[in-house]
Amino acid sequence: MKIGVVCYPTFGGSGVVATELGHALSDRGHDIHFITYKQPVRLNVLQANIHFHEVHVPDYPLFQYQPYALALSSKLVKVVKEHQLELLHVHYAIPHAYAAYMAQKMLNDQGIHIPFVTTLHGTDITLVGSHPFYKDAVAFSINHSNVVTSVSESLKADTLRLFDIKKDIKVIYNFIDADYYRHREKPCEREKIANKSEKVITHISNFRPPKRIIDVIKTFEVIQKKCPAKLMMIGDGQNRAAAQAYCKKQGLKDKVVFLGKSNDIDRILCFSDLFLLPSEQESFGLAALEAMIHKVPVISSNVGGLPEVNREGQSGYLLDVGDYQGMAEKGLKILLNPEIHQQFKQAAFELALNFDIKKIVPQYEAVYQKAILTQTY
Ligand code: GMT
Repeated sequence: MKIGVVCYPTFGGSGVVATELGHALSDRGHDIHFITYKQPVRLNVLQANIHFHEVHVPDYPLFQYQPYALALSSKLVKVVKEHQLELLHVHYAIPHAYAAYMAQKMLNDQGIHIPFVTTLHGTDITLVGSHPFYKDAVAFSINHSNVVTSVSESLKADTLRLFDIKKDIKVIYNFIDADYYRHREKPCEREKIANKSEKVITHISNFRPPKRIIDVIKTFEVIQKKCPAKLMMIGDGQNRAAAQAYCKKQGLKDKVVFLGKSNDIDRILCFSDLFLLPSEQESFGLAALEAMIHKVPVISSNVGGLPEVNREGQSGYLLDVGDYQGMAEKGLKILLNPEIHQQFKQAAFELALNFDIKKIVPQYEAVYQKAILTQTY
């Protein structure tokens, strides 16, 4: 099948999911065309059947805001025609589903009929999409998608609660490639980061306010008083400066390492002992799943889709948002007892296998077939 994929090309989970899904589909013989404003960070353009088309939005002084959705829809029309695409898969409703709808209508006018699938990822629904400024346009684009998927049951429920949705929403979970982790070489360079007596605790996010990175530091602060440890902070964003200032004020500077945006997540997770994700909102929590496949137990908040990924008392623990004291206590319970730690590590790994890409890609392929078969003109 020839498929056009639209996503955000940044480090965010939705872009990662779109890219990894594209790679997996191309392995299965599909021709995948990424259409976005920048090459997605994890995209391997050298892989067979993978193509990248850049959307240009030239600066024009008349506009205070450059019309990206307009440029994207025109580019979609062009790429669909040039490469005879059969389907568009847009990740993130805003503004991608809206642009896909417009492209579909423009193509209809030219006698070309193409369905589009919209995958909802979280912030497009909960944090941004439901804002009155966007709500009608988001609901319209979801209702006019040929098929809609969401990355968790929790996000599906949120979508139905926040919008007037007339479409069925199919839950297809985010995924990891278990084979990749089984077969890759593991040059664990733990000694570069911590000494033998220290535990390594890790957090990965875009450091936006909903990630509550000060809670990450506070949880670590309590843990390291009873258990020698280092904290790896991977990512960058709005709250980084405040977090660094807090570390300095509390005398934690030498124990907390801010690594910035990194493509070396696997190398760091491979020697991590615990992962912290105390978010205020999380539709799925892909970073937690990536930790789990590396056998890293997870201490998270109990919001959104996190309970569908991180299992209480098995792969880790889930606590109320803001309860950093409780998170530290549960973290210590795991870290201070090697036997318990080992049990959690193994359970985290086994639970992560439920989200193996091999189980997920066929679900997307079935959705694509459904979109093609059920589209009406
Ligand atoms: O979490 C973010 O701020 C990034 C955001 C995105 O759009 O990339 O992540 C969302 O999509 C991910 C992939 O489906 C999910 O794992 C994240 O839980 C979700 N974030 C939120 O719901 C806040």
